[in-house]
Parts: sequence; structure tokens; C-alpha cells
Amino acid sequence: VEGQDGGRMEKLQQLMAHYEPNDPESIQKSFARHLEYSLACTRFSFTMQDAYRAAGLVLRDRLLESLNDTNTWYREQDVKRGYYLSAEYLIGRHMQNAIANLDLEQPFKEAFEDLGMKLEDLFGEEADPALGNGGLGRLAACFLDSMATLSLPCWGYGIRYSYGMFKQGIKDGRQIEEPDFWIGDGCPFEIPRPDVTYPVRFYGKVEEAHENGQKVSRWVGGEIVQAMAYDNPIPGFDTYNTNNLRLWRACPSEEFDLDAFSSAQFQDAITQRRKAEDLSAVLYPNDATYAGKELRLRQQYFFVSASLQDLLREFIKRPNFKWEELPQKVAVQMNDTHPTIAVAEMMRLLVDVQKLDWDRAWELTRQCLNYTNHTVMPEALEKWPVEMMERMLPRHLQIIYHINGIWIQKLLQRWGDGPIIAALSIVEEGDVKKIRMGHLAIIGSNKINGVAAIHTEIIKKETFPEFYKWCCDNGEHNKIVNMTNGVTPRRWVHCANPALSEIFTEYLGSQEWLTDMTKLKVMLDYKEDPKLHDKWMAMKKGCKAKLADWLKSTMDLEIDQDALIDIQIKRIHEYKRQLMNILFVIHRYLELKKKSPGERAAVQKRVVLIGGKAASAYVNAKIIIKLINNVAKVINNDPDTKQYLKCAFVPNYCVSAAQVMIPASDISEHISTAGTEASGTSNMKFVMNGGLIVGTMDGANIEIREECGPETMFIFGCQENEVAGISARAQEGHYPIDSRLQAVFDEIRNGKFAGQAEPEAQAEFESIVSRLCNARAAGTWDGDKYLVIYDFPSFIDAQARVDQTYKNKSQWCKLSIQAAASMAQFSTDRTMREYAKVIWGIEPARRPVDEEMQARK
Ligand code: OAK
Repeated sequence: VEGQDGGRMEKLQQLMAHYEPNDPESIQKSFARHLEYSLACTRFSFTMQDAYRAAGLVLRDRLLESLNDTNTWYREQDVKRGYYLSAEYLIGRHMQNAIANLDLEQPFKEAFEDLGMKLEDLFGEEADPALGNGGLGRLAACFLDSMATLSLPCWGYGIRYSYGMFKQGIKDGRQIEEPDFWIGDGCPFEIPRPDVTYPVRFYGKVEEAHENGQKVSRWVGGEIVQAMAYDNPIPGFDTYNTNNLRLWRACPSEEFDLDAFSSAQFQDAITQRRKAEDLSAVLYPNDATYAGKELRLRQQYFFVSASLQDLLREFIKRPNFKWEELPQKVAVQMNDTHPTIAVAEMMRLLVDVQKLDWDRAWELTRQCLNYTNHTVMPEALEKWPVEMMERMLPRHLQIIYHINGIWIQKLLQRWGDGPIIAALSIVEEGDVKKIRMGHLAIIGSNKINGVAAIHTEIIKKETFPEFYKWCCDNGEHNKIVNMTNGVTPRRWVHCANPALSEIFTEYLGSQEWLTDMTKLKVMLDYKEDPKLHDKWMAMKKGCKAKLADWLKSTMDLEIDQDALIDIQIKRIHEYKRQLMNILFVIHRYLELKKKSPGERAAVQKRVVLIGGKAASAYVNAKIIIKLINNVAKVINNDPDTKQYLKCAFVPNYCVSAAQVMIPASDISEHISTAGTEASGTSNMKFVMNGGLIVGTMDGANIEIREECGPETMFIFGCQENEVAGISARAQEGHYPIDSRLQAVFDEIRNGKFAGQAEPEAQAEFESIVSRLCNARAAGTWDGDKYLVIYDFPSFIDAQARVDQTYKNKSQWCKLSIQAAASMAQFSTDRTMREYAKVIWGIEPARRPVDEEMQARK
């Protein structure tokens, strides 16, 4: 509304000059108002789902106040902004986290208890937004929490998928995939912004033209989709800052043409509309692999283009902006190769739209963009067929060729012609010519980073060795940097494990540890204190009881709460070696069977839980799920052993499941072949909750061990630098199979876990075993590529050490406290501080609060 305001502004200002109060009674009033007026329920008749929604709206009011004020503050201060571009955010449930971060735990509890409702029951009503596959997406979510908590002026950008990660069901032991329409009747935490939309073009052609004597390129025709913003406020903990996760939804570019109702074009109009909406409809359920699907590239370009248009608009809005200032005001992080079309799009926006000359635009682009690599798996480095790009993004292909031309010239000048030129080119020659997005990202970035120390070294030496050589040759040794991952202690300790949070707060006398985990070192003084041991063990017991209830209600599984709880939860992938875990379970079972009843009673009781989703097209991963389920069935029904060993595949592993499972674990399995897991982040969550790790010298395990002490970890298996030699020897035929593993293989082959009852499964299990034993093919897809056979004996040893150590409860408790108290390095607060300092050059901008707000506290 514009024009003479007749004091309107002032009046509105006065009306709005109060913040929503946070005492329990005001919260109740706000709840009742939303129940009746926003949701159209009555006070006398509403469901728990309605109550959750109304409570969500109570929070949303407060989040909005903070989000708007924070943004105004950033603008006033003219701070440098960070933008995290990620195709995935595995955000998890909002409510509990928002209550904690807004410092509303006490008043909310009181308000709802007084109304006869438990907060936990409300939390249980929330859908678990799973707009991500696994590690990369969850890391992005933890980063957002830390950026807000550190008051860093940083936003996330991504895609608002209507369908997130599929829901995993298990039928006859096999994975089935069901759609996850998480958005259902709408999410109270998101704010649709129909006023924030950008056009995104696809297909069409490029026309050359002359403007003011300059040759210019114009991308015309094709189709235009509108990107509409949905904002998701991300409140920080112990700060008044609330940042934003802006997700884009695809909408058709024009509303219905009414004339079309009566014309034959009506059907076409509907088809166009649906095609546009398809763009943000569903998350590709591939983790660390990619399929060259056209829709996927469309999704990537869609959200990248909208995000860059949005952030440039914010930059341009600043009074007297100058393009030279862009790198002082904007830093962009590209989360893996998925958003790396940003390099070409930034150039297009600067050159074609903003009319900067090429060299200037390139300097600005290169200074603003940064790229994180999240996997050593070469199959995850995206490469798009030139033909596809030429059709879909013709202007971008031109730009990429131009960038590559200049790049190759530089290389030739420096090194002359040779094989290294082809290795470094953005374009991969071959039957199908492809654009290597990893190369484009590196060339167009200021910094490149790996996600754990070992991973960063692998990137330098194996993933991009020629680039590293180029950097070193140019004196740019620090272009590739390490940023070890982390996790947020707010969600993964405070929310997931309130009992542990209370212990820490009691011993430290404040909640400061939640923003400074180095404070937990104080706990080390008490690691042998029997009083703390009692509390610690009671905490674990409570977590196990919660897990037991949850397993009973979700999958009708009963577990012995006195048993050692052993968990492996992560995406199912051959390199993560869930197969080795289940082979060990079989071994344990066979050993138990050999014993007399008396001897069995002396064996440590164990419950082994395995959970994770397999990409829908990943055949071997799906067979592994089936094997786990079939093994579990045999073991859990054997009257000789079932008291001592239980095993289960926990269906539909997701963030909310992790929040119940992780705190209850005694040990967790992080057992990837050395050099294959970039970092891993669940390892950090388990240890923060007082669990110990059975693990290989891989990913962040190595750094966790350094921080917590080798005695807190059950390490086994070969080292990364031994892998190549072992594989080579295996191919020459030197690949002995341990007799205990041989016994396991025999049992599988003899049909113990499928047999004639399930011939198909039997054939699949046998095929898996014979692939492992096919030593000569090791190092190829058909052999024991991930060295299960080689590492198995030392895995058995590590597990024996676990049992031995667990016998001594106070020793175990001491190690558990020691490890949990030594995890400061693995808070994403530390990770984000490092990104902000080393990569982005961004400073915190803590929003001050006015007196009224202060008084309200
Ligand atoms: C997913 C798709 C493409 C490339 C990588 C991924 C991915 O999820 N990688 C995982 O990233 C995590 C966060 O950095 C790491 O902890 C995991 O080790 C890595 O597998």
C-alpha cells in the first residue's frame, strides 16, 4: 500500500510495537486463538494433530518476528552474507528444536501441561521433513543450526520437494518404497512467499546481437518456470538471530488463460502447468551416486538460478552498490557438484543480464563461489552429456566452453600439450561427450574443501591430483582446504537426550556447553566419580527404555534392556559394509550354538540393530537388507540363543528415528573400508551421547580417536595406504579366507537363511558370497572390492575387545564419559567458524534487542 499514509505507518508501528509475550498464559492464549481462528477448530473439539498445528503457529509468530528483525539488522549493518546452496536438507522435525532455540522450553512445558498435554506427544505429530538422502543433507541442516547460533548472516537455499525421501517399508524381508508426501496439509513452520518469485528459463536458443556496438548473446524462447520462495526460519540458540532456509517451489509461469477453457488448448495448458510443478515434485533418492537424468539437471538449474537471482537482487538493493564489492558482500558455498551449474549461471547473470565484461565477471564469480566435495566415490561426480546441456541450457554450454577455452590456454602456456590437458579439461571426450561438473566447480571456485582430514588428502592425491598439482605450481597450496564435519549439539544432545543434557548442565552449572563444547572438559575430572557413574548409567538405562518402547510400538520388537546395544544406521552401501556386520552376527550366532547352555550364559548379551535405506535401483544393497532380515528371523526364533543375541533391521531410518536410537547405543558400527567414507557424521552423534565406536581408520573416526583417546575406540582393519596392495595381491590369488568366515559362508550356502523355502533369496545370498570369494576380481565391481574378507578377522577381534571391556561396567562408564566430554571439535559450531573465517570471510552479526524484548526475558 503506497501513497499518503495519514499516519498509517506510525499507527501500525505502535500496534506492532510489542512482541508476542512468552509467559505460559500468553502462549496458551495464542494457542487458543490459532486453534479457533487459524485452524477453525473449536476449543471443545480438536485432535492432537490440530494441537500440534496450533502450537506450530504459536512458534511461527515468534519465529517470524525474529526472522524479520534479524534481516533488517543484517541490512542496516550492510554485512557480508553467506549463501549455502544445497539440493538437499535433511532437516528433521522443527518443533522441539525451535522451542529449545527460542528459549521457550519452560513456558511451553508449563503452558501445555496446564492444558493437559505433553510436549512429547505434540512433537510426535509432526511429519519428519526428509528433503535429503543422508549425510550431505543432514550436514547442511546442522550447518544451518550453527550458522544461526553463531549469528552468522547466512542463508540456505534449496528445493521444496513435495515428496521427500521415500518411506521405507519391509515386506517379506525386502525393502519397499512408499511416497513421502510430507507436506500433507501444510507445514506450520514454513512461510509461502508468493511475492518472491523468479523466472527460470529452459531450452530455447541463443541469439547473437549487437547492443551499443557490443556483441551480446540473448537466450530466448524455450519455456519459463516460476520459482516461488518458501521460507523456513532457522532460530539460533542463545542469540536473537533467526536465519532463513529459502526453498524454491516450481510453479507455472502464467496463470490459466480463461479463453483456454473453451478452446482445445486447455489440455495443453494443464499439461504445461503440471510439467512445471513436476520440477520440484520429488527428491532423487540417490546417495553418493548419480543417474544422468534430465529432470535432475533441471532441478539443479532451477534452484541455482532462483537463488542467484535472489542474492544478487539483495546485493543490488544496497544504496550505491558497486560490482567490485560483490566479493566483499557475498560468499556462496556449493554443496557438492549438485549446485555447480552456479558457475555458469553467475557468469550469465553478470555478463548477459548485468552487462559486465567477461573478465570482470569471471573475477567476481571466482571470488564468490566455493565448492565442497563430499565423497571419494568417482560415480558421484556428476557429468552431464553435452547434448543434454545444449538442449536444456544452450547459453550455459556456450559459457562453459568459453571458460574451458581460456582455462586450456592457460594450461598449455604453462605446461605445453600432454595428457594432463585432457585430464583437466571441463569437457570429457568420448562416445558421449560430457561436462564434468567437479572440474567446472574447481575452476570457478575460490576455495575447495574436503570434509575430514583423510578425505581432504584423498581429494588432493586421488580425486583431483592434476588440479592439486596446478594449484601447487601456482603457489596456491591453500586452495584445497580441510573443513572437518560436525553435528549440532542442540539437536543431537540437548533435544535427543534431555537426560544427558541435564547431567552436563548440572555438572557445569550452566548451559554454556551447548554453545561451547570445550566446557565439557570439566566432566573429565569426574570420569571416575561413582556418583557421576550412577547418573550416567541411569541416563543410558532411560534411553534404552525409550528405545525399547519405540521398537515395540513401531515394529513390535522386544529387546532385553540389559543387553549391550549395538547399532549401525546409515544409508545401505557396499562400502559402508553392513554386509560385514551381518556376517559377524552370523558368526556370533554360530559360536553361541556351539556352546553349552551354561557357557552361553557367560556370553555378553547383545542386541544388534541395523537400519538404513537403499537407493531404489541399488540391487546389491537391497539384497543385503533381505539378508539382514532373514538372518534376524532365524536368530530371534532360535530358543537356544535368542536370550543372548537379538538382531533386527529397523525400517524407515530417518532423523526422528536417529534421535531415539543414537542415545541408547553402547556401541555403533562405522566400519567402511579405509579411504571410502569421506567423513561420517553419525559417528560424532553416537560419541557425543556416550556411545563407543567400533570403527576403521577412515573418515572422521581418525580425528575422533585423536580427540577422545585410542582407548575409547575399537579400531580394526587395514589402513587406507594398504588397500591398493591388498587388492593387488588378492587379484594374484593371495586372498585367504578366515576359517570362521568360511563357516559363515558355508551356513549361507547351505540354505540356513533362505534355502528351498525362498529360492530367489537363496540365489541372491549365494551370489553375494561368491562375489566376495571371487578374489581374482577384487578391485573390480565383481570382487571383494571393499575387503570384507580381509578385514573380517580383525573385526572379530575388535568385537571381542568390546565384550571384554563391557564386562567392567565402571571402566566402560569412564570411557563413555571421557569420549563424550572430548567432542568439542565435532560441533558444527567449530566447523562453521572455520568456514566463516577461512572460506567466506564472514563475521558474526549478533542482533541486539530493544528494551521491551529485554524486559520480556
Ligand atoms: C551424497 C550425494 C553425492 C555426494 C555425496 C553424498 C553424501 O551424502 N556424502 C556424505 O557426506 C557426508 C557429509 O559430508 C559425509 O559425512 C559422508 O561420509 C559422505 O558419504
